[in-house]
Amino acid sequence: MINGFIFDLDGVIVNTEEHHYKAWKEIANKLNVDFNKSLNENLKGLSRKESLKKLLELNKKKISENEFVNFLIEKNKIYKSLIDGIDETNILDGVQNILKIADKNNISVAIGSSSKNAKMILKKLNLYNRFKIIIDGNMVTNPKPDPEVFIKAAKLMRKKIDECIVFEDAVSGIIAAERGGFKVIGVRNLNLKNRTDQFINSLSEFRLDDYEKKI
Ligand code: B16
Ligand code: MG
Repeated sequence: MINGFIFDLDGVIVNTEEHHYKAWKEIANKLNVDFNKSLNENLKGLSRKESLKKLLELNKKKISENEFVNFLIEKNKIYKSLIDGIDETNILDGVQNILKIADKNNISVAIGSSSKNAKMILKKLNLYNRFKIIIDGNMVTNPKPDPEVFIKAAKLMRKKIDECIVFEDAVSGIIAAERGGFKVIGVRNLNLKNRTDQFINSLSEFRLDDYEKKI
């Protein structure tokens, strides 16, 4: 029996994974290191700090602590300017529909995101009041792939872990959900197809009846 849906934000609810990519690309150019969509898969879902660490590690590049902090600030500045104009039109396919399914079936909904910008983004999308429980990057000590973000969401929803489905678009998020003992569905990111036995191209493909029959 499913009683809770926990949604990742960037790449599941809203198309801001593209904006993250563009901002990291600008930073990579400034660092004079390689970066492309395929390398970006390693960054998706990681916190800002862990993403920069990963970008440097992939390129075997070392920078000072001071530079590291400044690049983090700059990345967020670029990212925030890129998402300045986002609105409901950036909400991904199937979001409104799956929220209706949740309402109809008395399923609680929560956000479990690594982003420290999550609340601001949800406000821009007019979805902030739709999620009573929002766990973001400011509220966890251990970011994805640690399961803390999802465990906190389930606790606040007062749902058992095995009653919740996590919807994720990043490998780090899939690992986090699995480590936490959650049911998990990969969404949109075709690279997840071989990583999860449950994959949907968009939230609009989700059928609760079919899913419950399978589990
Ligand atoms: P910020 P999610 C994650 O959000 C993104 O996937 C990831 O690319 C980003 O680095 C991370 O948030 C931190 O975001 O810089 O805004 O704090 O996918 O977990 O909703
Ligand atoms: Mg994501």
